[in-house]
Amino acid sequence: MKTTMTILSAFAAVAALAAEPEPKNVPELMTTKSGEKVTSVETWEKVRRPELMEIFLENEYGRRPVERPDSLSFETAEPDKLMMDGKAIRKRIRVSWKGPLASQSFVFTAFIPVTAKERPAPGFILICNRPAAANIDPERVNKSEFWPAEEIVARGYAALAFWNGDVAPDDAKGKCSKGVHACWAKKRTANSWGALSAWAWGASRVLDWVETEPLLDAKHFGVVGHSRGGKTALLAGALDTRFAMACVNDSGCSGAKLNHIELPKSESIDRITKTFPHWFCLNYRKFAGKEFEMDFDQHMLVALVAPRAVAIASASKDSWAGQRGEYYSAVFASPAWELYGKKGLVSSGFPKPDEARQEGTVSYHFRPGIHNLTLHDWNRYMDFADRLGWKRP
Ligand code: GTR
Repeated sequence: MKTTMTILSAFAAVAALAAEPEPKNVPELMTTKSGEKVTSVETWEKVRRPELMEIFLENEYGRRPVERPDSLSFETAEPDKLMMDGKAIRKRIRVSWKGPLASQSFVFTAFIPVTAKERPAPGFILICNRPAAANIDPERVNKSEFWPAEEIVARGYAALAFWNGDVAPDDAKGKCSKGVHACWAKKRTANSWGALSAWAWGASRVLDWVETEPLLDAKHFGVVGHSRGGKTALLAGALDTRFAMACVNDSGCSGAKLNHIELPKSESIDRITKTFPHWFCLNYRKFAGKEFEMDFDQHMLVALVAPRAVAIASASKDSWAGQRGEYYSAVFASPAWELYGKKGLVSSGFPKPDEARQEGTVSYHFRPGIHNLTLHDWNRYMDFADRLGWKRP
């Protein structure tokens, strides 16, 4: 009886393994539109990378009317304060700009380790897509693993955060008619920027300030986001080459998740463009139901971060985000790092929950648990930055 059971369960395990979905017909990263194989950094940077960028701007995230506006300015919103038992300097900074149609501003928070006085601190900018008071409280009365500022500072990194809704509202019915969108245009067109691009733009404006702050090492700064924020962090890392790392947490559909893989429990382009039409440009809707016909896919967006670092994460109970799709994007993007003589993702197969693959310049970790951004994830991102030598003299 026991032997029969063992044989049966072994059979079940093999069957389950065999049933694990694999990517199919993934669009070729390293072949240009004209059919040329990309074998040099030069062809990548001059031909293929711009081609891919063009695809994503025109078809998925939309085009921005502006990058850094000439009118951009920073001012101290509140006097600096020593906090966290004297371990961190808190800064509250107001970023302001003026577009042709309207002006806008928002305030973000920075906790900088006091050790930065001896040596500028590397750090992370969180794009917070959850309620600000509970998750990025500048007073630290409310603490949340979503932004474990104390732990980040304790590891020698600066913790910066802003709320995405301060840049553009997360409003499905709003048609991108408010916030930063409204500063430059009255109406959206088929390829004008959606909310993800606007939030990523906000992260770049915070980085603009980081570059002016002597306590911070702007060359070693990561952008972090979870879920819709994870999609945003990936886009920010692809668009703004000043980010040294993009930390892409549980980003799912239209984030890191590859579309060329059958994952029936995960979100589709049809569903995401119906529920969140404001996140993308209107053109993206054309691809609803066409995942396997598309000649581009999200690994190409991941590749746009090369040769800088990217860290992709999934949670074991987050099938909506399509964990294997998130993993395979990292795999299929890796040739971009290899062109630069770096390793992309160093991995031999989909990891078990609680494994992190961080030997290359592409990191993937698989956290046990539900869809969330937790201290576990933050520790993996900081481990990766440590490994890349962000704090080395
Ligand atoms: C879900 C959405 C996902 C993900 C998530 C989130 O409803 O389907 O794409 O972004 O929201 O941001 O929490």
